[in-house]
Amino acid sequence: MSALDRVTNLRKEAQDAVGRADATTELDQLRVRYLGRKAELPNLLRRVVELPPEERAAVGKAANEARQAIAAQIEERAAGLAGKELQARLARDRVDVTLPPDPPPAIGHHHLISQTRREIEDVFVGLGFMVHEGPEVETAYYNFDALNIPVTHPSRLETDTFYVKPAEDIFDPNTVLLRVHTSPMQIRVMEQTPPPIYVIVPGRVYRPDLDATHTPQFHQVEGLAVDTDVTLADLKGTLLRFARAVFGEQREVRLRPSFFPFTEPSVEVDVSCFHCVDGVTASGERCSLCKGTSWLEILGAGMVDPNVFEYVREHGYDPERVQGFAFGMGIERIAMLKYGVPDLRLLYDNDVRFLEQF
Ligand code: 2U9
Repeated sequence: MSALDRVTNLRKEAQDAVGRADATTELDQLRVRYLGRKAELPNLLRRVVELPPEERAAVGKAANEARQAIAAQIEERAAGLAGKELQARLARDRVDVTLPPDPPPAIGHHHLISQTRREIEDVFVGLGFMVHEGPEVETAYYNFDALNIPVTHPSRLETDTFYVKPAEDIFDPNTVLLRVHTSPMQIRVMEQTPPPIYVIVPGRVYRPDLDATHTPQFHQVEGLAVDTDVTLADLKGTLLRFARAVFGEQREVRLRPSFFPFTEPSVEVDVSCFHCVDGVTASGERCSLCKGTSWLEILGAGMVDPNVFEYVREHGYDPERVQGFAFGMGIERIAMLKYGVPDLRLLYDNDVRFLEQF
């Protein structure tokens, strides 16, 4: 066989093989076999000088073209196969990220304060109350003035209220402060919504206190119901429903006279102790929860003072026509009573060994 025929045969053989190859590993082997250092075609090219002079040009040209054609075909085929192989690998290795992890990771839960807040919200939502949240940074007008809190009231002093800017005149209604209760929001709701309204306002409040039962930031839920025929009996019935939902259906509530600037009359509300009978526990000891009194103080409340309605009279709150009841409770206190938490600071240390118990 002439050298030229051999080149032609090699080229055809190589190109047929490359055309049939269906894996990049196979192409690598073909590259070595036909174009590698010991392969026949490159070898033939190197030895063109040994051929008779009249054959050299034609054989050299044909062998060179064959080498380039084979190399180009391998490249082209490799590109196509690499793409296909990547697709196949991606399909094979697909991970279903929606599958649950195994073993399942420990998923957390809401903090006891959030759980308690939601539990309280659920009770009042079930009674037809709407939930409103409002700003924690307030003005003295909404925090004090519009709530009938006199300028002489000690809670306005810098020892009892966080003022945001160095307060030049803490009695200026525009003075900016951290709200000491969520009540400013009830004023804002009344400015926005004509009666009847039934709202609760949960949220953070701030007072400069720190000991076993006080943190400078804590949480309240306050409620406000205003309508044309609301009485203290409605207040008591509402709070009885609340007390039974949170502390058990056997509970009773009692009201004791009290005083708040924004309610008249004002009451402290107790729930019957769920830890004892008549102040004595099942094991015959004096109840540690209610200190043997058989009552637990859970919140303050009262009928909205008509003076408060004067501040929102132009929004539909004529104190001759509407009445309202209001109440306020500390979420931490409710949680501590219900779950027997002995120290308020445990709720804020965020030790998971404590938090995991709820
Ligand atoms: C408006 C009118 C009246 C909200 C009320 C209380 C009584 C009360 C305390 C409970 C423990 C605060 O968290 S605590 O320290 N609150 O005793 N709060 S009546 O009265 C309002 C609110 C808004 C317009």
